[in-house]
Amino acid sequence: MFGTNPGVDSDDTTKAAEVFAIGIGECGSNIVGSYLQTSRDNKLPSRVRGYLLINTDRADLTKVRQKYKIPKENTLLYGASEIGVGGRFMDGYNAIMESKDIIFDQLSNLGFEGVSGFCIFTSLGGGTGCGGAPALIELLKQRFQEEEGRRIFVYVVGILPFEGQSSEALNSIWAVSKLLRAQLQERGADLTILLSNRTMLKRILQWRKGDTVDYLRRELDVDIADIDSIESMVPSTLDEASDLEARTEQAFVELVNPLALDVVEAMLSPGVWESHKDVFPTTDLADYSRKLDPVVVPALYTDIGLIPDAGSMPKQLRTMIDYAVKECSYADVGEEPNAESVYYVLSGPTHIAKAEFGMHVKEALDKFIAPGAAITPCYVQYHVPDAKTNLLLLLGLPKIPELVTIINEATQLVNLHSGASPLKQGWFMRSKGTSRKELVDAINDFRELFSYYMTPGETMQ
Ligand SMILES: Nc1nc2c(ncn2[C@@H]2O[C@H](COP(=O)(O)OP(=O)(O)OP(=O)(O)O)[C@@H](O)[C@H]2O)c(=O)[nH]1
Ligand SMILES: [Mg+2]
Repeated sequence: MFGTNPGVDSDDTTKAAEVFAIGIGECGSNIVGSYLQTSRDNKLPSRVRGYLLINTDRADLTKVRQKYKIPKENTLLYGASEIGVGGRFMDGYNAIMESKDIIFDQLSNLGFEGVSGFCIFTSLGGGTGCGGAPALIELLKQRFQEEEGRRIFVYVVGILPFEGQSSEALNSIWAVSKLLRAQLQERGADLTILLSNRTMLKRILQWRKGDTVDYLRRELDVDIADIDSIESMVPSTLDEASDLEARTEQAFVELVNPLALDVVEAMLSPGVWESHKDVFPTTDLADYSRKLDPVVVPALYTDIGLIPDAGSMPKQLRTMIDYAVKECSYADVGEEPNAESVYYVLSGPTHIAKAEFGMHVKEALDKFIAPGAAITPCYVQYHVPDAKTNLLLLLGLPKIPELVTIINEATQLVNLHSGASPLKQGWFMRSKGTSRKELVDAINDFRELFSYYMTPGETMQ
């Protein structure tokens, strides 16, 4: 059905990792849905065996099915509410746990037995996906690793919120801390790939200025004077829910989703068979987690104008790496990401995507990585002269300055609802389904993990 591999049957390909894609919640479902819509003949790439879109919100699931023409058997409504969990992520977590049997039945009908791994797509700011993804991973790890004794890898593509969504900032911190803590018990994600809506929006605004202004003018039917006025729409409006604000957010996600898809495509690409293409060393989706730290920020620089005959190659490669890190990352990593591991995939025509350049790439990466950080290369050579040159960088545990904003937004919100009165603290249970302590612990995890942003003694009580 899905992922049929045209005419290839060699041992090499049959042994290669196959993954199953799961989109959870509205954002996760949209991303998988739009991927299918843009891919050739609505087919998944050959490494992806199947997919399932799940949600606790009936209306959203129906919408996604219609919008992207998804067959009913590839979707699942679960949980008690049918109207989503409204950001209350603990409900999202519990809904998965309570629906274990129907979820696994449906996955089984779609042929998930025997896959090597799972790719889960979700926003980190909502409730269904943010709470549900860690629960789903626990169940998958339990099923395969503990019950069957077979190692699987689970990747999460998690979307960080736009600016000014403080409630979502708090959810995101909880989710990432949950995923990392679970990993200590072998029940978390092997790789959490962070894409940020605020950064993706910023990139789009930089790269496609005119188009973006036209698009937003049309979609929102408002007069947008210039790019700056768009950026200022983000922080001030999103937490409230007027019609224009809802439409603004919708327009923003439509703008950034293609960017999210590009990075997924680039990560899959080395493992997908194509004629006229060589990959060395052989690289599969499964390899990324073996070589990288558990939290990763990708950067994708496409259609690079490298010309070996036109001047010094080391210099051109340095410019390429500088631009990729500073201008093409999917969450802003600033000027000094200090990454603790790096994976790069350089693809292009044979005279460009070649191992001889590895030394220069390594030198160029030096100022962006921590001393001793491992660098893993992969070259994808196309035997066609006009193939485009692309670079995918995966930065393991980089500094992410925008996390400071996220931590601050979350901290402010926690403080706002803190106080001696139990009535005040009731907010945490009411809107998140959990205790203040669990959220404070998550924030402190973040402060520790990304401690370089914090001044000493900033631990929350
Ligand atoms: N990039 C992107 N972001 C999205 C999309 N849809 C929603 N978001 C973002 O995701 C966050 C909200 O999460 P949702 O995915 O809507 O929430 P959910 O998982 O469905 O959970 P509940 O609605 O609370 O039950 C916000 O930060 C949105 O801006 C999308 O299609 N693409
Ligand atoms: Mg929803």
